[in-house]
Amino acid sequence: MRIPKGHPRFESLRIRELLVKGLRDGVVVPEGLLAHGRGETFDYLLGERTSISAGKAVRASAALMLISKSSVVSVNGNTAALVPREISRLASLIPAKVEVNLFHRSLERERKIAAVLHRSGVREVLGVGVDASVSIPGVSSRRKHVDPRGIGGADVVLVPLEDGDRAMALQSAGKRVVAVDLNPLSRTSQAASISIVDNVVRAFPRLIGEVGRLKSHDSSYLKRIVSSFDNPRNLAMALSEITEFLDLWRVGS
Ligand code: PTJ
Repeated sequence: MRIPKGHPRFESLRIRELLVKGLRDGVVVPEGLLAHGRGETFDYLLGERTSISAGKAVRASAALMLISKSSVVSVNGNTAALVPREISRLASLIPAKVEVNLFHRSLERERKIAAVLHRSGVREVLGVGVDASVSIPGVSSRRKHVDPRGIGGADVVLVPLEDGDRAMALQSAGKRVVAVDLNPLSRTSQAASISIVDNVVRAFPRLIGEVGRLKSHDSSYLKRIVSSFDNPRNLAMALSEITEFLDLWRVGS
């Protein structure tokens, strides 16, 4: 559907159309549309903008990925449909590896998502088919299969729209998890080392900008940013930002 640029909900409709196209192309699963609906609700409650707490989480995430030995961006169907070029840009800036990791796993989808990423500039896409040859203990879904060159050996994993089990299992495996999830109450947000409570369409460009700004700083400066970040406190701030936003609406009533 062509959405008129002047439509008051242009950005929201644009995102929906990307996901519907992703569904038609076999990149997104129907469950991905449901997940997006849940995300949209939280986005409304956040005022559809990057909050101060999200900005802090983005800065800490950028610093963490820059000091990591091996960061990986984990990509599912929704993320590939929404921000493929941004994934490519972020991965080359850090530099980080890119791995397909799906909840609703099929070789056909893995290949389609890898093709989308290749077209967007990602040179090597890990985790496709037999390349995902090792398992993360404690994950019951097929998300447990990971590439030993990627998530298997990573110290930091960026997981947009993740499920809580795998986020917890990655942490238990000694990896630092950076989540992008609009729901500050989700098990993923609660389990992650750093939770960016923001829409992936805003969080990725922000991450790219922050990595660009921090890249020239030395590792002790970056380590200080990471160690001064407190995820539970930042999540509490995200919840306060939601209630403050709701209070603005209550003023008129
Ligand atoms: O592509 P697959 O097979 O790996 O499946 C992907 C989905 C998204 C279907 C799968 O990971 C899933 O079922 O996710 P959940 O458990 O529904 O969790 C999705 C979380 O992402 C929810 O907490 C949503 O609020 C959040 N979310 C949805 N859309 C966005 C989002 N967070 C950030 N940006 C979004 N655009």
